[in-house]
Amino acid sequence: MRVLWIGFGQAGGKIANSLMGMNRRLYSAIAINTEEADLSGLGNIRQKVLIGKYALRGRGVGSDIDLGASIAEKSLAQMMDTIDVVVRKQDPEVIWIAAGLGGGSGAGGSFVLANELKKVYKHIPVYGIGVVPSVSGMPQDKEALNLSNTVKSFELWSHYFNNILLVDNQQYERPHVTRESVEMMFQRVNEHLAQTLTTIISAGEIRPPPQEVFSSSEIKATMGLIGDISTIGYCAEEIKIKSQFWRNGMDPGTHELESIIERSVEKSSLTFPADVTGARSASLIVHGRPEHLFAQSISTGKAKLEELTTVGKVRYGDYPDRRTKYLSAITIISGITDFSRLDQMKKRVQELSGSMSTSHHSNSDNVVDPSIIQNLTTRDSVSRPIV
Ligand SMILES: Nc1nc2c(ncn2[C@@H]2O[C@H](COP(=O)(O)OP(=O)(O)OP(=O)(O)O)[C@@H](O)[C@H]2O)c(=O)[nH]1
Ligand SMILES: [Mg+2]
Repeated sequence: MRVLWIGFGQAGGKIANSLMGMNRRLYSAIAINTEEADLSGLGNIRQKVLIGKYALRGRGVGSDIDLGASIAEKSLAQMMDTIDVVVRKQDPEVIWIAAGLGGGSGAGGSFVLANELKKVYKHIPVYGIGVVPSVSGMPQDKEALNLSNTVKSFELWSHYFNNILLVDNQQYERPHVTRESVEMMFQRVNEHLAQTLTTIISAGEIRPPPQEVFSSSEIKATMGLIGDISTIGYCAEEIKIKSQFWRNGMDPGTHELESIIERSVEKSSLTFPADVTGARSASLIVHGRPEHLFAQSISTGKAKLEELTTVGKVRYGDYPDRRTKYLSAITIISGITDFSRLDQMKKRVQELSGSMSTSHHSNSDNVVDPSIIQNLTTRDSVSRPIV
């Protein structure tokens, strides 16, 4: 599937940059930011758009969503000029905007841009990747700002995208590893996400085609058009390689594969933690050496996923790969109904705004300029199928 990645803000730019490093044939990418310095580090992306240059002098919006949204609104023509050139040249099947929900530029700008993209390219679905921040170790005022931004931008985003994939940095924390810096952890999240998405997106492109091809139309059918929220599960085991007897690893049998498939939807395996029961759709991709892709285990594993998610028919594709050292299952779950993680964040924001009511740092009282929202179309436009 040909994808145009748009990285908005710092987190989004770095994610798009990691993705661009994975497959230059299928991908194109554009980075957008209000902060000049953050654009310069993105070595894999050639198309960069600095917005709000005169108002902000290339120094960013400092976590202010409202300002992020209003700068984006004023910069639509500038962004669309660059996007249009890439769309004409690459003819992407989907446009996917990545951004951190806890910041200002990406969180505030992405939904404004998504709305415009849907109006202009009626036949191209527009998906989001929303990064949920981890706040461990943050001072309280910063925590409050990150969390209130997340809650607010998620609400705003949910009206404008055809689908939002949530990626929670907290899922990738390793409390026992003390030597990893925040930057290194971000990098690990970005690379893991880029790898997982690339496996899904390129599964249908391998030649000769596998038994069960996972095509672009199946990805699009899983994601839908009605603004579903999705999470992706991943579980992998290192396999034993006979010529490398000194390395660890297992010799996978049918039982191991079933277990890998089942564990891919455990809460701890998901990009965003949720109870997957009640989801609207799901797809499974099994990646491994051809001799390990046991049809019987896949069908048992798939049945297990149908039971766990209550999705009637889980879509499926193989990704045979003779050189891989792993056997892995990736499961996309779309239309999740459990948002307890975000509810907890809301509670925490209230708690913090109570305890900080005397300070001036609370950001919870500013709202996006209503005129911006009025100019954008409402959720109805999301539920109308794109033909
Ligand atoms: N996974 C991941 N998360 C990141 C990365 N960089 C930042 N974040 C997270 O994303 C949140 C949003 O931050 P940014 O992306 O820096 O915000 P921005 O869109 O640039 O907005 P402003 O800097 O406020 O203008 C941060 O609080 C972090 O939690 C990254 O490279 N990867
Ligand atoms: Mg920034």
